[in-house]
Amino acid sequence: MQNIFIIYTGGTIGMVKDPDTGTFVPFDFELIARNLPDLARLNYRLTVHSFTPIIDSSNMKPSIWLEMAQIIKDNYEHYDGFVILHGSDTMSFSASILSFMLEGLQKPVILSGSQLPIGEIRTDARENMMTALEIASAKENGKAIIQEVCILFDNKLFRGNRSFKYNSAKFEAFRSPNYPVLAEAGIHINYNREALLDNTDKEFILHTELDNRVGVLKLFPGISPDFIRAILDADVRSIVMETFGSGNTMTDEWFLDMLAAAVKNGKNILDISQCKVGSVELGRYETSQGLKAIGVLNGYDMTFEAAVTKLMYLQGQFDDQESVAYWVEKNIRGELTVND
Ligand code: ASN
Repeated sequence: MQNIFIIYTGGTIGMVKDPDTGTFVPFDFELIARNLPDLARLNYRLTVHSFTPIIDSSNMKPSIWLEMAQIIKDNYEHYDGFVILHGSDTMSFSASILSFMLEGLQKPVILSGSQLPIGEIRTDARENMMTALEIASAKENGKAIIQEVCILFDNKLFRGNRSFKYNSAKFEAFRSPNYPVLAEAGIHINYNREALLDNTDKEFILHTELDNRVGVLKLFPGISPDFIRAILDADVRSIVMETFGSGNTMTDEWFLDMLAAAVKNGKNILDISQCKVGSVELGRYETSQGLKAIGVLNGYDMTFEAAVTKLMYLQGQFDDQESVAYWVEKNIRGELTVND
C-alpha cells in the first residue's frame, strides 16, 4: 500500500460561498473529504496536514513556502509521494520555489487545485485531485516515475518551474509553452519519459535560506527615466527586467547608463522576455547587444515565476553578486534551456 502525504494550503478547491457577502472563502479539509467519498476507496494510506489558516493563494508568502518544504523534508522517508492542494493564482510561484528548495528530489511533489470548488456540480476538483494522487503514487521498478515538483491541472502534468497560470476562466488554467507536458491523463496516464528529471543518484537536500530582495522592471514604450531610477534604487539585490521580444530594450544612452551603474553598484539585472514563448537571445538584435557588455544577465526561456523565485533562492545561498549572477544563468532544476 502506498503512503501519500497531502498538504492542504487552501485555494478554490476547498472554498465555500460566504452567505453574507457572496464571495468565495477557504474552508477546511473536511469539506473536501465529504465531497470526495472515493478517497476512502483508494488503495493508499493518506495523511493530511492542513495549514492554519488555510488561504487564498494570493496571500502566499515565503514563510509558508518554508513550512511546506520543511513538512516534505520531515516526512520524506516515510511517504511515497506528496500532493499539495493549493490555490491556482500563485501555484506556479510555489511550485518554482519548491523546485529550488528541494534539491535532488526523488519523490513526486504534485501541486493541484481547481477552478471551481469541490462542492459545485461541475467542479474540476475531483478529477484534478484523483489524478494528482495517482501520479504521486506511480512507481516503476520500485522507483518513483516523477522525481520533481509538478503541477497537475486539467489532465496535464507540468514541470512546476516551467508553468504559469494563463487562464483564470477555463479549467485549462496552466501552460508551459517552453517545455513539453510531462504527462497526459486520459484512459491511461501517459508519461513523456524523455522530458522527466531523473534524480536517482542525487542526494536530497532541503535549502531553507531565502532572500526576497528581488525587484521587477517591466519595460514599455514611453517608460519614464524617473520610474526606472526608482526601481533601480530600491533596496533589492536583483531586478528581473521584463524586456521585449527576444530580450530587447531601448538603446537610449541614459537607459543603458542607468543599468550599467546599477550593475556596478552590486545589483544583478536579469533579462527575461515579456513573450510567453521563446527565449532571450542577447545580441541577436542591435537592441540587446549592449546589454551583455554592461553585465545584464541572460534569463533564457525562464518564466517570470521561475526567475523571481530562483533569485530569492540563490540570494539565500550566496552573499556575493558574482555567485548569484553565475548560477542564475545555469540550468539547475530543469527551469531553463541554454541555447548558445
Ligand atoms: N483565488 C484562488 C486561489 O488562488 C484561485 C483558485 O484556486 N482557482 O486561491
